[in-house]
Amino acid sequence: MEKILVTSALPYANGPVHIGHLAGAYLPADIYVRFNRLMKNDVIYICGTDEHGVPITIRADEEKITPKEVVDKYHEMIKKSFDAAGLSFDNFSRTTKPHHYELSQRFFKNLLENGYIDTDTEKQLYCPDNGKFLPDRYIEGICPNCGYDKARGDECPKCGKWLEATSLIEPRSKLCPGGLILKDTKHWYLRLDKMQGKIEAWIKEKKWKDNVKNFIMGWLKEGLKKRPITRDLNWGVPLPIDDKDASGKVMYVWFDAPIGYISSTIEWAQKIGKPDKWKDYWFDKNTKLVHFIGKDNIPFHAIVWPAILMGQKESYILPSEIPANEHLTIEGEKISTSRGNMIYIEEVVDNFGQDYLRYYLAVNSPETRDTDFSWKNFQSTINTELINVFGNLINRVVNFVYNRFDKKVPIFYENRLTGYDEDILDLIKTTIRKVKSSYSEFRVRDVTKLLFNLAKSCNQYFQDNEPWKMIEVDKERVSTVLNICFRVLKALIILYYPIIPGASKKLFSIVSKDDIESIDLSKLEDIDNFEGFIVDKPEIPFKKVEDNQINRLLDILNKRINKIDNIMSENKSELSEENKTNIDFIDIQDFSKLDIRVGTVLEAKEVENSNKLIEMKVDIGSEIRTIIGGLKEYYKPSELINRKVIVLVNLKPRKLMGKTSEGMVLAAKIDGELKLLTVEGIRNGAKIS
Ligand code: B3M
Ligand code: ZN
Repeated sequence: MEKILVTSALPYANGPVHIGHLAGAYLPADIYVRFNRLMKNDVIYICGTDEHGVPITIRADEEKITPKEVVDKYHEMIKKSFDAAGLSFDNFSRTTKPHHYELSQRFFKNLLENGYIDTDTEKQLYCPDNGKFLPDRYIEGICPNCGYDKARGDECPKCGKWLEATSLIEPRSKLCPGGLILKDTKHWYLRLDKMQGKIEAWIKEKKWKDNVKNFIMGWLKEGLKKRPITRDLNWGVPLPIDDKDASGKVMYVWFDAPIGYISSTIEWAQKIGKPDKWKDYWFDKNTKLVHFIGKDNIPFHAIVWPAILMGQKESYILPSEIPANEHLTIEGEKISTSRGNMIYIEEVVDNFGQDYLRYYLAVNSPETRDTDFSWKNFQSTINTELINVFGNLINRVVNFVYNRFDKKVPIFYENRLTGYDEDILDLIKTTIRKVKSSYSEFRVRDVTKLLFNLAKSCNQYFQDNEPWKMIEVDKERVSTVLNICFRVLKALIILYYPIIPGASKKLFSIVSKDDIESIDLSKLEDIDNFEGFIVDKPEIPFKKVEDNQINRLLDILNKRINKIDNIMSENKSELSEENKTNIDFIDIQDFSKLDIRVGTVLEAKEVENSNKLIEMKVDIGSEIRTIIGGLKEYYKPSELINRKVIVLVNLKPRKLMGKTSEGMVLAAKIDGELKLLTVEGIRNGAKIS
C-alpha cells in the first residue's frame, strides 16, 4: 500500500474559477485521488484557497471592498464550484487561518536561523504620488526577455519568465499615471543561491515530464539567485521579527502559499480527531507527495518550495511528482476573463451534470500540449463516446439479458470458446492493466482512449455475434457472448469511476450489489465470471446533448465575449463584471491618437432595411461628414437634427449596410438606454483633448 499526499495548487481567492482551472490542476488531481482510493492506497487530497498577495488587494480595490471581504466571498464561491465538479478533497482550507500564520512564521524563523534568509537593501520602484513602494503586480512594463509590453512586475505572461519589477523596461504603475522612481528599501531574501547544489542533486533523480524538467534546468543553468520574500503591503502574514524595518511588510504570497499545503493537512488531522496524523504524511520518507499545478506555477513548486522545505529544522518530505498541465483554450482562443472568453464550471454542470464535464475534460486533458474546449466538440464527444458507444452497449446488453435470460447474467460455456471470445477476454485483461498504469502515470487521456476502445470493440463483438438471431439457433453460444459482454460492462464501469464517479456509482448496481467504492482495484486483474447474478435494470444516466442546448450555450459565450463589430452603440456597461473591473490602461500617447471634435447633426434619416442604423450628415467645422450610427432604437431621426454631438473624426471609414460611415458619434449607455453625448456653447470643429 502506498502512502500518497495529493495537493492541487491553491487557487487565489480573487475571482471565480472556470473550466480552465478545473482542467489544469484540479480534475486531474481528483481523478488520480479517486483512482488511488480504489487501489486502496493511503491517499489524502489537500487543497484550499490562497488568500494573500496582491491579486487579492487588486481585486479589493476594484470591488471597493476590503481584502477580507474579497477572500470570504471568493473562498465560498470557489468551494461551491469545486463541489459542483465533484472534487473530493479531504480538506479545503484557507491561508488566512491563524494556525497557517503561525506555521508560516515558524518556517520563516527556521530559515532565518539556519542562515537561509538574510536582509538586503535594494532600490525598488516607488510611487511618489501615493508615497508607497509598489508591489510588483501593480507594475507593468516591457519584458526584457521577449519585448512584450504588458509584462507584469513578477512575471511575463507571454514568455513565462519570472521577472523582477526593476528589470522591466519603462516600468509604470497600474494605479497612478505619474512616473515611478527607484528608492532604497530593506527586504528579507531567501538565499536560493546557497541551495543550488542541494536542489540540483535532488532534481537529478526525478523522472518528471519534459515541460517541468526543461523549465527547471533553464533556471539552474542561469544560477539560482537570492529572492526577496517580503513585500511592502499590509495584507499578508506579518514577519515574526523584532525589527522596526519589518513594519508595513508582510511575507510574499509565494512564501506562505505552499505552506498552506501543510496547514491544510494539519486542519484535516484536527477535524478527524487525530491531531498528530499530519506528521504521518509530512515527515515520513515513504510518503509520495504529488503537487498538481498549472504550468505557470512550475518554478515555485520545483525550486522555491523545495528550498523552503530543505531549509527547515524538521525534515519534511520533498515533492515526488509535480504533474504540471498546459493550458485549455476555449473555442480555439486563449481563456481570458477580461475578454469574457471563459466558461464557468456551473454552466456546464447545471446543463449536463458533472460527469459530462469531467468526461470531456478528461478526453481533452491538456497533459502535454494545450487543448481546446469547444461546445460542438463537447456535444459530439459526449454523444459519440458516452451515448452511442458506452450507453448503447449498456442498453443492448442489459435489455437482452432482461428479456431473454430472465434478468440473470447468463452461463459461460468455457469449453465452447471461440477465438473471438478469447480476444475480448484478453482485451479486458490488458485494458485493466494498461488503464491502471495510465492512471498512476497521470495519463488520463490514454485512459479514455483505452476504455473507449474496449467499449467499441465489445459493441462490435455483440453486433458480429447477432445474438437476436442466434438465440433461436444456439442458445449456449449466445449465453457465452452475453456473459462476456457483462464482464466488459463491469470492467468499464469500474475503470471509468475516477473520471465519471456519479455515473459509475449508479451503473455499478447493474453488475454488483456492493458499493463501487468498496472495490479493491489493486487486486483486480480480470473480471470473474459472475453468471447467475441478477441484473438490476438501471436508469441509464446518459442523455443526448441536443443541438438547441449547445447553440444556446454558444450564444451565451459569444454574447459574453461580445465579438460583435460594434457600431457606436457598443455597450461596455452591460459587459460582465470582469470588463468593468479589469481596466486596460493606456498611455496618454494612445489617447492623443484620437481626434475627437464637436459637431452638429444637419440631417438624419433611417437606413433602409436596417432596424438599428440611422444615417446622419454632421458638420464638424471643417467639413460635413456622413456618419452612420446604431441609434434607431433610441432616437427618431427628427430628434437628432440640430443636436450638438461629439464625433470621433479619425476613425477609419467603415461600410455599414452598403454605406460608408466616416466617423463615430459618441454616446453613453446605461441600463439599456443610450444617450448621445452633447456640449453647449462650443463651436463645431473644436478639438476635445
Ligand atoms: N495561487 C497561483 C495560482 O492560483 C497560486 C498557486 C499557489 S499554490 C501554493 O495560479
Ligand atoms: Zn516576456
